[in-house]
Amino acid sequence: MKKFIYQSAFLSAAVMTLASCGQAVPEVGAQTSASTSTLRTQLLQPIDDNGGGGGGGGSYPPPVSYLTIPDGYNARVRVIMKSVYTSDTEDVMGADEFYFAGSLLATTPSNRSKAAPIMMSPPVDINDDQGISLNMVVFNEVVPKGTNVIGNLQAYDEDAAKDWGTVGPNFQQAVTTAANTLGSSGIKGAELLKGALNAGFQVLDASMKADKDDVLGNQGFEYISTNDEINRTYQMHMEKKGSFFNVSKWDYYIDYQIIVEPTKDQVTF
Ligand SMILES: [Ca+2]
Ligand SMILES: [Ca+2]
Ligand SMILES: [Ca+2]
Repeated sequence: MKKFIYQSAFLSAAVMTLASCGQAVPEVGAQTSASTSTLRTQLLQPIDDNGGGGGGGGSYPPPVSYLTIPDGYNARVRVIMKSVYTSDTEDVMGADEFYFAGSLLATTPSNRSKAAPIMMSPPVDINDDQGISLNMVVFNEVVPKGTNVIGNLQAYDEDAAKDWGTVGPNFQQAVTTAANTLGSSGIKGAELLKGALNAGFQVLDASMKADKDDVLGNQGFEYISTNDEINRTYQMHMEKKGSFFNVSKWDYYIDYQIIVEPTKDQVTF
């Protein structure tokens, strides 16, 4: 219930920002770089995403920035997995062992690519009506302005015990190797991401023998263009509905934050 309130407040905030966009943008563009950076500092405050209930009573946080990354600057892109919340776990008895795997893929305007594998392991125990703060940085790169970042994430309830000390690194290695191989043969974008992830998921599957982990869902990240600054929290909702007699049902929310900001730092790939 709380989550739905959050979502509608979030939409209202976005609409309000859009509505005021026409006035705000020209004004900002006319300012000096010093005052722009002050404004940026304000806009880049982490979003307090639904942390303390109450709903904020009318003062919306500024979650969206439409400032353009200035010419001559690179973009620092960070993607942070903020939290996971479940109202209903997959396992009937006791907690789920929650983890996720995936990858983000950056492609520069000159068509260079870099895959960043995502692996949250070992799993964390999570039970009905529980939220867990993750604050896990899964992407932190300096890219040329105009680079796009796409990504995909699959969440699991672990039922097959694994040696995470080897499975985690092997997953990451498989994604990176496949991405490099596919990239060098001219495959790009979504096809490259899919191929790299398949290689990683094969490693994960091979680590499960008799039993298989339950896949809670597979979702794409919000598309990131690095032409504009961004500081915004998004949500993945993964659920399976079932009747009273169908015990295999679940309901999960995964929050993540995307931050894009200008930097003079050198690109990291
Ligand atoms: Ca359930
Ligand atoms: Ca299970
Ligand atoms: Ca389990």
